[in-house]
Amino acid sequence: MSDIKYSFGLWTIGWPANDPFGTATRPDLDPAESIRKLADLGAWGFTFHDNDVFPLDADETARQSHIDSVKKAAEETGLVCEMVTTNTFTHPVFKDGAFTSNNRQVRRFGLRKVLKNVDLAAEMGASTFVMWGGREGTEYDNSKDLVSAHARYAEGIDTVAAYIKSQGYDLKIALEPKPNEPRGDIFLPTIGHAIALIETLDNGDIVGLNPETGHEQMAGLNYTHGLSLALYCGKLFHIDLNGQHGPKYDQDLVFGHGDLLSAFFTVDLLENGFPNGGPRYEGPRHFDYKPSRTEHLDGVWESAKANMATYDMLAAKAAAYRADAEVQAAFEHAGILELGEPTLAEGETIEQFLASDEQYDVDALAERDYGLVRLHQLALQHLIG
Ligand code: XYL
Repeated sequence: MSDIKYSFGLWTIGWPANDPFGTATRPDLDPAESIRKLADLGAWGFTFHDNDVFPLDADETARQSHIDSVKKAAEETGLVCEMVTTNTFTHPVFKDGAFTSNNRQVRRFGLRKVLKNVDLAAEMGASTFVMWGGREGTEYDNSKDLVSAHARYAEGIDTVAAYIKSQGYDLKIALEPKPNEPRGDIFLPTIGHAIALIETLDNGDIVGLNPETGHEQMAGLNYTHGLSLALYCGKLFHIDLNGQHGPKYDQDLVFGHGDLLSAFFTVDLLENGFPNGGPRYEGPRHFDYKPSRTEHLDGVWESAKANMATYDMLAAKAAAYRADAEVQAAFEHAGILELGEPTLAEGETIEQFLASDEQYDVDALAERDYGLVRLHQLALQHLIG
């Protein structure tokens, strides 16, 4: 396997495959055993929600012993705990949201749970703290004062960011957008919505994004475009890779098992960067998928391997695609390299621009052939050829 840093959420391989229509098809896995197994398979890191490791009602002694067992497995295997996140969605107390619940006591309970988990993230040496507000939303538009809901959401995130700073923790928050499920409409449904809210925060400098492949695709959006905007804004702090077939329920398939072409271009961006250079994502390649309910334990570990193997294969194909002289010539022909050049010349003022008598042969410009179909076919040849 490659030396790419792959990590897995403990809730992914650990999902016992209960869904709204059926009970679990697999036993619960011991988190420490999962860490050992992931290390055997060649993963580099792991991530978890507080309640993937200890139950919500665990007393201090029980909580610590569960954490110690995960720490021991991490030490023994060398697997890195790179991200920690908080479960503010499973318990019925969160049925109307955590940070945006109409009930202030629930909001205060949720905030306390998240802050306690920030301490744990720091203790585990994680560098990212993900916040997925799965229950922050509504089924009905009249369920909440929608501006207050956004204000409370911003307040909650800002309070967590301020706490991280006050403690001197080396942690960044990564918000995870999702359009719906489990709520009818979830707040911060897309990358763009989340970036807009971050702009309003006092401590937004340590708040960025954890975009998930399937979540953007559920909204009919293009994941690679979303990653690009987040990179442009300096906000791509973490990623959740998986597979999805368009706008429907959250499928959480193995990476590449949904829209394969889109997965190819995601890997091409992550591994090779933009054609004209620019910001890069340097963090772990993190998988947030679910082994299908039809699989038992062998299938769980096969599916974990499939994520890494698929990514490796796509990385090799993407490297060959970029190294291909025909592809580079097609980039040139398409003007992709020209797009790296600013529209105004260096130092050119708007006045100079407007005053210049530059002529445009609009008809000739309109007849330009960009050769984008041929370029895409070249990509396809590399992918399946
Ligand atoms: C569920 C989400 C979560 C987050 C972390 O759709 O992907 O698992 O990744 O809370």
